[in-house]
Amino acid sequence: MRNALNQSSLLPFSVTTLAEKNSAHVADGLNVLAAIGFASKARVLDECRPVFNVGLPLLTGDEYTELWSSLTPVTYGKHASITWSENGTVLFGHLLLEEADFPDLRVASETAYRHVFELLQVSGYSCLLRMWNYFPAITMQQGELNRYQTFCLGRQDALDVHGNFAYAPPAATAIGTQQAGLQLYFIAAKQAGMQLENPRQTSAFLYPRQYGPVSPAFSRATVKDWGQGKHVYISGTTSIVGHETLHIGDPSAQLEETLRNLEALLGHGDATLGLPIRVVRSLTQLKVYVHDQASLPVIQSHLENYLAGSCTAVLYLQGDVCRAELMVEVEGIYA
Ligand code: 3EB
Repeated sequence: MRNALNQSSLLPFSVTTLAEKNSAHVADGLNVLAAIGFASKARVLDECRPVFNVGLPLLTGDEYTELWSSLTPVTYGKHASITWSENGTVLFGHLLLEEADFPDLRVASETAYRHVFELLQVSGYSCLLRMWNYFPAITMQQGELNRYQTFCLGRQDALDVHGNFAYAPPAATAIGTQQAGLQLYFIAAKQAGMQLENPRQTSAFLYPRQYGPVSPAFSRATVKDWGQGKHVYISGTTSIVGHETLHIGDPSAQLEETLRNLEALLGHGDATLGLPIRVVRSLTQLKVYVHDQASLPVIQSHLENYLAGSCTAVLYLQGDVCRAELMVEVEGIYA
């Protein structure tokens, strides 16, 4: 344990969850890559640095700030819609677009990803490690497709023309909000991370056509060896086994299945790549996206039981999963 702590303090950055509201002073330290808060509406809190609120309210009444701090000094800049920070080893970027400024969600999504890929190219941080995607009405049907499928089309449009997933698709989260704004944030590095897939789940990029005209471009997790040690970035994970949704209508059973998926992922990752952690309870932070506030008590008590005695920070957020039958999604980070 002591070893692990010493090691992680030498990594290029760390993520900590502070029990306070995101505000300018939180990010006043010298080496802040990003400060992320959670509120009903997505909002930029600093024009010059990635200090922002994700548009998802916390369900437990607490205030939290997710602080990404760097071991070394940070510089800041802008590219198109993106506000970025970097410390010589990792790049953090954030963008928030008004969908109303675009003809449709596909074009908004394509634009957002085009800006990301352009930045990766000009900055030299060419390898996307982890991506978060948030936008409203994710399961709403519009014409032939639902909005998640349309979002995937735009992401793929940008990838086809500007993208470079030559190494591996990033780990990712895609969650529905209740208010306007297409919001992305991400980290990238100069050397690729290792892609981790889940033996219990069909890789998302191989999903059959029934889920949409293009498969979602993400991996189940990225393991990044920074030289001094490894980080683990786990994608939004749900009650999907193979490619099928299980336990429809039962949020508690969905959470259990999700935890089995996370355990299988970490077990497989340790066996194939070697991980700094082997169990869910060793993760730095979990985010739990809950579709229906009414299912929070059962989900929270189940998870608190499962994690009893661990130091993992757990954030419960109101968010919609991209398949309407899914009531809960869980992502994790070891950083
Ligand atoms: C799934 O497992 C659930 O499109 O970027 C999870 C994480 C999901 C990321 C994305 C979608 C994405 O298929 C959905």
